[in-house]
Amino acid sequence: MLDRTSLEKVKDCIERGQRFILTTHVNPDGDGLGSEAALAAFFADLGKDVYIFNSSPVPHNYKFLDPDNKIQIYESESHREILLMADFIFILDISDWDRLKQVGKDIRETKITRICIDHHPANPNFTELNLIDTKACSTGELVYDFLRFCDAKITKQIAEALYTSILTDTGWFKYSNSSSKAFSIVADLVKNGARPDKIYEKVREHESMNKVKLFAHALRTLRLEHGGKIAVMTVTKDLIDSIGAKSYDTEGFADYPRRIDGVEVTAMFIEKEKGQVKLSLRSKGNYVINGIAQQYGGGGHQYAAGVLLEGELNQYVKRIVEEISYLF
Ligand SMILES: [Mn+2]
Repeated sequence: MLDRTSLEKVKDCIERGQRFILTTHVNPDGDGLGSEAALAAFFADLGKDVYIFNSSPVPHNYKFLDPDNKIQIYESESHREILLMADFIFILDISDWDRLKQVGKDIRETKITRICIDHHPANPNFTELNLIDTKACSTGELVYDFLRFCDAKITKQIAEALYTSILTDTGWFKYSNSSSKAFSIVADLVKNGARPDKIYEKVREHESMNKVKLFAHALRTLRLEHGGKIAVMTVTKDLIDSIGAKSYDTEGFADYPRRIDGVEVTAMFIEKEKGQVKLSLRSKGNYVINGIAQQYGGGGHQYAAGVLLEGELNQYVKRIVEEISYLF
């Protein structure tokens, strides 16, 4: 639960401020982007100025969240001045400077009050003001609570954005964070204009052919370890390039092996660049895996975590599988 004092303080910032900056983590997902879109719509409805600066492009299945192309890829040279003129900066779905890249560096140096809204178990005192609750299913849930606290009108645009947040972070309501609260919020969002069929179609049924091809290749690398309890998949940079796909096209791949009978944990290795490997860990809910990610400098939730590893892909696979096997 968010405490009333923090909610009051953030509400007060919104009343006092005119220019707001929003940002989220690198390789943004439906939750980060949905939270940005909902807050941006709320600010626009209040007649405030809002800029959204991210480190990575919006994946094409989430473009509907940004119909006016407000989300910009941050570059210090062109955007730093705008950043410095902001009254308040919102950091969404992340409490880790590293995963904010350059925009994070520039934000860190400013004296502008920063507000973090997040549900990751990372850093409860990340910024000056924090709306952090690790029990929330998504950042979208916290944005919803905040908007309700402000008596904001939940417009169709806001409802669609927050529905996307909750939908994607609960894995289409199949993860253990699919709480009764999540369902009561989405009931309200549907009442206010979010269409589950339309949003599913936009998020899930507009994937590029390259993504599907990449997935087919990734599946060929799928293998089981430790008596079938651990599933491993690998995607190399060469493969991504040879198909003409983008590294964000791997979003959601790590979830797939969950459906295999007996699999408890999935380890997905994606070579982002030569010498840089993204490890995504997924657990069906019987084993906590974020400790492994933390050990290598990453983080995340109990059952869905990740880390960016420096070095060659092959050097890590055996080691990580071994680390996971200690959990059983
Ligand atoms: Mn999230």
